[in-house]
Amino acid sequence: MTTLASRTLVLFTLAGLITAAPMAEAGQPQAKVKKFTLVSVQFGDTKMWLPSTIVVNRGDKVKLSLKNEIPGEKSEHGFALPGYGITEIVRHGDLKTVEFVADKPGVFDYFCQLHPAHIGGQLVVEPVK
Ligand SMILES: [Cu+2]
Repeated sequence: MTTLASRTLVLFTLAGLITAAPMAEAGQPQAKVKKFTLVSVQFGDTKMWLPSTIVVNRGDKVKLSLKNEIPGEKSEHGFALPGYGITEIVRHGDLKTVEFVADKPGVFDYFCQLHPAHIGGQLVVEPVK
């Protein structure tokens, strides 16, 4: 087999693996991976997590990337989502990632556990129809 032919075969094999992956979850046809980047920002004196609402379906695998863009050498902010047992500290310049399966429908608050005035948001987990 020529090098080109073997490379082509490898590519098709990889493509087959990639397209076959979602079929492995055939038992949960609506479950998807939902990725969000949540950023802590400051406007004037107000600090907040954005976006302030994220919506997923029950059963989705949720991947959150947490960033703290509030300036300051010692800038540390929290990210708590107690409904899913999550509590993190995010330093300026760090990237934290959090993963969980949204197995409970409902509306769950997220906020900075370090600063009560720091505005958080809500995770909405829609029941599967
Ligand atoms: Cu904070």
